[in-house]
Amino acid sequence: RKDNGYYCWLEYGKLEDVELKNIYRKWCANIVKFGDTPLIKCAVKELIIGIENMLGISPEIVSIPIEPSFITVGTLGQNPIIDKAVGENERKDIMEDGFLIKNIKTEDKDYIVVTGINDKGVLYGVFVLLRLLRMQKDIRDIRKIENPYFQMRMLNHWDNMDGSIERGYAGNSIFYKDNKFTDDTARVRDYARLLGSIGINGIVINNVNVHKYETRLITKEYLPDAKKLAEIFREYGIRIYFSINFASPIEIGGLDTADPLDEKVKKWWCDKAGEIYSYIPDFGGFLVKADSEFRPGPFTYNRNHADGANMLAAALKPFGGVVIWRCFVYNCMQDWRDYKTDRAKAAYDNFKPLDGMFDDNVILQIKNGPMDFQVREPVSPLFGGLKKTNVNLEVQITQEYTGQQKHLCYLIPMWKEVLDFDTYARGKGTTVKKIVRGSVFNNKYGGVAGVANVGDDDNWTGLQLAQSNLYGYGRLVWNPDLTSEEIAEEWVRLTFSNDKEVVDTVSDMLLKSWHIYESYTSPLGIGWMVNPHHHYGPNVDGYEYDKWGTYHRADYKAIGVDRTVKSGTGYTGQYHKEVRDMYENIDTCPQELLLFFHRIPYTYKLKSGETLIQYIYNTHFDGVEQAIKLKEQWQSIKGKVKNEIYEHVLHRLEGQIEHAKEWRDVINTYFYRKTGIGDELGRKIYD
Ligand code: GCW
Repeated sequence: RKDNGYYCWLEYGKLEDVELKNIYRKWCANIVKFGDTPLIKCAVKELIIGIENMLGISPEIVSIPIEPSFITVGTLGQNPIIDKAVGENERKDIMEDGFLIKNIKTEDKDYIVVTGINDKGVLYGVFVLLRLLRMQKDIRDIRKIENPYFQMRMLNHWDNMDGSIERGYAGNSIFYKDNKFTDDTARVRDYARLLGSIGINGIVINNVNVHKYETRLITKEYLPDAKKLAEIFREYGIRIYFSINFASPIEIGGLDTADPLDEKVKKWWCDKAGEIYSYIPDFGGFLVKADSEFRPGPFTYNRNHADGANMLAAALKPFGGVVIWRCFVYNCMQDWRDYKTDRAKAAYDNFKPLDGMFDDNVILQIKNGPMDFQVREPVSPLFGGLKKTNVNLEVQITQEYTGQQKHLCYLIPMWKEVLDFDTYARGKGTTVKKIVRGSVFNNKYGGVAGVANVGDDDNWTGLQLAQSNLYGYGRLVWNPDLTSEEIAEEWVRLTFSNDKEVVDTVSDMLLKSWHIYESYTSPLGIGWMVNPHHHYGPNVDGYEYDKWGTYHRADYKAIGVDRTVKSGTGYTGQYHKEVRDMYENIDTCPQELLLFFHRIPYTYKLKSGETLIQYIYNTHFDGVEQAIKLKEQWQSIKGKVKNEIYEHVLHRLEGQIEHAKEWRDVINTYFYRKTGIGDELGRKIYD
């Protein structure tokens, strides 16, 4: 374990409050364990680690209570001590993977029960109890029941077996090196602990772009290693999944086709599934990027996505596996001169006609926005568009377009907006979170997948503060009703300390950071304006004459894409009426998305009274000022966080300021040159 802290929010520093420490010690000195499953053992192991570190005592593990005070862990229906502590109503309220933490006081006893209907729930309960201790919460009389909101709480790793990570900003893969699985299982185990502690229950271990070696992950060359990885994750309640190459029957199966309706192909996948499950009995299933950005897929054989997905789903079904099929399908060879094609429409156009044709163990995975993880996008109209299909929401924790973990950008507020967005698919209140949960259309499966932001850097995420996005992601998919503030505060307390100044300062920095980043990058939802390929840094026309369908269409008079039904690409027509009307009308379109939906002259007056051009200048000057404030805030807590972390974050914030200036100047200069209109406040714009 390195000094920087492989444990991050599981750091379990010594508690500051002596009085509370004594109260906790009373319960924590004795752990009464019921049951012996790997997850229960794991839960007890975690309790020991947490208690030893935070309270400086080694708990005794017993199977019957000896002392009047203790913590008892175990599933319901195993032992009268636990069963008696749980009331009838409480029992009804605890669901799969949920837990109850309860303080029981009798005449001669005072103890804490952590229980669930399955052992995974107990493990989650233990992590929550430890979290409460670390945050120095009063747990006298505690009675807390929690159940996960989403069934699937997944991470997608874009790791390649050569050790590189597509869009990874925190070093190399913690799973692979030189086309082999890593020997550093201790690090993988630390990672599994982190994920288990926030309720993640599935992990795709390789990139959706499946290259040569990764195609062979499903062969006996790599399955024994994958099995070992699966064992580590299993202990924390996490199933592993593979991204697969749709052309595998050709690439590694010796067949001359991958046609999903071909009998040989079907059989090949069925046999393959059997082989995988013989190694990994709780294998989760396949994630598939097909007919997208040059990846192979069913189109080659004149078949559709449902043909492709259902064929794989049939192979996995006998074993309880699922196929997660991505909707990131669009024409990536668009001509910029073509004004009719609109990339934003592509996912809906491709998948809406297939609604109802997918088997019940297929889940369509939809990116939050219709384009690609920009700092600001509307919610994809496929949410609420699909009514007879399981859906997963895909968000990007790794900061490809949001500062690449060099800039601070806490993404929880963005994801909350997505989850709370009202699609009106079944009238008012049909939010994305309800749809994805499966409760609107009675879907069998559903949940959220986050593209992981983790690598082999000592601090896991490159920028230490970017850990908050991973932590927050897990917390949000456990309970999307938590506020961004609550999540930020938890993360700071667990990672740094309970010191009020630290908690307030760092939380405030996190909470402001997304808008700060947005303000000095591309304006009002138009997106892109980044350097092609690596996507870091400003380049307004970087993609403007390219083939990826990502245009801002700026000329000397106006900027933006008209996506209305009335006069534009018709994209707004993919939403339900209430949403469509809101976006269609320039007066009701939310300002932050104005250029996504409308083409607007620079002299157009916004609601704030500023012209569009002045708004661009103002936000870009202001963004830099705000970035400078972030650094000052951080400096105000010097001495209150570990020095190496302090210096590291400071260094990144300084880089952010310099880089924000570059964004400001490139963007402002571009629009000054286009329009010839100066800044009303006379600030320096380069010409
Ligand atoms: O935005 C693009 C990324 C690619 C990524 C792709 C996808 C994994 O730039 O790196 O490929 O999205 O989501 O498939």
